[in-house]
Amino acid sequence: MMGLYSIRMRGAEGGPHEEGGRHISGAERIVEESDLESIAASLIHRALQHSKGKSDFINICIDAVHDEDIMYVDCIAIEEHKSESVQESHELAKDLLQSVVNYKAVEQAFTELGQLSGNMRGAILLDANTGVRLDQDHMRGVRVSHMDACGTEIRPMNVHMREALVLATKVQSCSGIVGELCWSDDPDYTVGYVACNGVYHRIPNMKDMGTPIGGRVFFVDINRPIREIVDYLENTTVLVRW
Ligand code: WAQ
Ligand code: MG
Repeated sequence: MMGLYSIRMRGAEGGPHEEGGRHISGAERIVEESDLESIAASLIHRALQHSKGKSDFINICIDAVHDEDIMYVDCIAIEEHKSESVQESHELAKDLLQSVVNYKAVEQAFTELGQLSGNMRGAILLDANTGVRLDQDHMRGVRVSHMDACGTEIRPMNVHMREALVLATKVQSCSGIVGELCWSDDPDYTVGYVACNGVYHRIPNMKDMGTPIGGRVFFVDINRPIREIVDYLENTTVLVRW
């Protein structure tokens, strides 16, 4: 077998992210060497053809992954929910989260996401008991990286869902994190989810059609140093088995 590589793309408009450019698109894969070139092309395509705009800065970073550094994790279960309105969806999401997160922290999560004036590249970390914000860089948040899926997909799914399931599975596998809340920043994609107790609760109408701002909140419940949690999310290579 050939070696595996991690390939990560981030695109921004108005210059690089670190110089104030607006984040347009980010995506990553873990692939065989022989697939690197075609995957690189598809990631560049995404940075240029995103519904949020066209990147004028694109960063692609590739590095080899060593087999012994890979953690394999089984994909979490999927439950599909129905809802007719944003209000109904948010109530459902709050109910689900309250099985693992304090009421105050759940409310705080919706307040934080509702107050965003632009898109963060990463997620907000909240204390699941108090709702206090734990991440350091409030503009960027914590960006989960170094993950992909392997094997044959369990069911047909679009690219949003595939990526969200992989991310949510890695986040659920992180000791100390009990729950996640998410909806997309793509204006035309209104499906979101709650992940908790090893289940991906897929919920339609998590935001109004046309809304250009999305976000993620991870709820932290144990007394584990935040830097360990962030290090796992950012740096540990996780392959999700379908
Ligand atoms: N790590 C942490 N936070 C992230 C990451 C990451 N790698 N990628 C995105 N985010 C945050 C960031 O604040 C984005 O603005 C927000 O999440 C939404 O990201 O049909 O498409 O990539 O089952 O727009 C969920 C439903 C779709 C899928 C989620 O999120 C389905 C989605 P997006
Ligand atoms: Mg998006």
